[in-house]
Amino acid sequence: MGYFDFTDKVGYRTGKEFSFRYYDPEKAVMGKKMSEHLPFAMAWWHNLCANGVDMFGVGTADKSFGSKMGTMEHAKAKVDAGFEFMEKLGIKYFCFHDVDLVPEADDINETNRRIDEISDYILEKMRNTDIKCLWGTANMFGNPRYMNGAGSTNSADVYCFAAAQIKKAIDLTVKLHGRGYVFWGGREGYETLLNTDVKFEQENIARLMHMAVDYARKIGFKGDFYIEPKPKEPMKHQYDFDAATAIGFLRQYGLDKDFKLNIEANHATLAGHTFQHELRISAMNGMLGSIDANQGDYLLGWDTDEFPFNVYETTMCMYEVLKSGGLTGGFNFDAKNRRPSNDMKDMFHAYILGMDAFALGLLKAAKLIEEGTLERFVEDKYASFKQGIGAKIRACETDLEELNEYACKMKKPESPSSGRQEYLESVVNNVMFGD
Ligand code: XLS
Ligand code: NI
Ligand code: NI
Repeated sequence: MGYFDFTDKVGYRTGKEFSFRYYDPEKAVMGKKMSEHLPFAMAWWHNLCANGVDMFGVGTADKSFGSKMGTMEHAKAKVDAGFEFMEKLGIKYFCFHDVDLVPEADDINETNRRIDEISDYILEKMRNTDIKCLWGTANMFGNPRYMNGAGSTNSADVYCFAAAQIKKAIDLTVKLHGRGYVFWGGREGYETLLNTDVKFEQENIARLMHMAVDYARKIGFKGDFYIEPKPKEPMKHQYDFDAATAIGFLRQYGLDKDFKLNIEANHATLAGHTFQHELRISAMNGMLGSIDANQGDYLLGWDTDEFPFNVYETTMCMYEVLKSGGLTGGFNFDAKNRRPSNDMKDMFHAYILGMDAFALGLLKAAKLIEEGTLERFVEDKYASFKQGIGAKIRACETDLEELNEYACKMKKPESPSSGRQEYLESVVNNVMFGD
């Protein structure tokens, strides 16, 4: 008896109640299998823990998996349910916070013992499947001790607790052969500048990250560290505001060799950017590592963590990913069912929606690239820098005086060529919807 007996393994266009319409793991796209382009991951916290609780009401979904909540028996039931879920969907990776796996105890030594026990159990499960860990992280935002931050806290004792949690979460990630380790700074920010020394806090965060890298490399971790930018929520302002800010921070503190970014679609929206913008900024700086695959609501100002549905967005995401040569990380569904979608079938509907939305996005992005209009257009747009004075500018072979002389001789430049936005949008629509 499993937890999801209403379906067997979800296949491609099987005609059954649960089947993929676009995600065909074996299908070749631009020389790679779809499953290689799209290393999907299950987020332990949303899928196995979140029960629909919100600011105004208690949970609507039962995530007890037949056992008493808050016990190790429940923790193991979640492992069983999670592996059954991933196997049925053909998902090869999972992501977790330390306290998604086990209930936190009052004494950190007991929490660590529980982590050892559950990770032995997970390892055992992994041995019988081809499921792996994408990334791990420590939850340094939920417990009241982190009310003033973790790396940015004013309490040296709390800082040590954060360090201890990170150490254990790195041990755990290495034990489960994780590809990466994430820092999402939910409490690393401020509510008011009146009580905050921003420089002091940022220096301390950087110090903690350096210590984490040193420790992880010492125990043989070869993967990437990731910062996951988010501008706000829960704090009014968070230091890892967006990709550009996080990259600046990493470079300022000499962390850019070990870190890349984990870009979450909904966090981009909160920062006032498109998902594509955040991906582009990361990729052009060589820092696109992994993706938290979800979507936000343009009418709401918070992290709704919806399952990806908007195929324009998944298409433009895959366009950026394909052009950057693919991810070293993966696509983690940091997404949850809507509160009224509260039964076990909804968990499958949600993942099928997300996986199909990305598969379709991949197909459309590949078509955009093969068709080539966008790339050719951008190439031509900057043609004036290919010869003459433009080429000299690009080659750093000129100076302000020469450019002044050139301009004065011209008297007045011609209008630059049209941006052709509406035409290019039609090109995209033609690829999206065909003839
Ligand atoms: C919250 C974040 C969080 C990270 C992992 O908004 O998305 O879930 O992905 O700590
Ligand atoms: Ni996230
Ligand atoms: Ni988020």
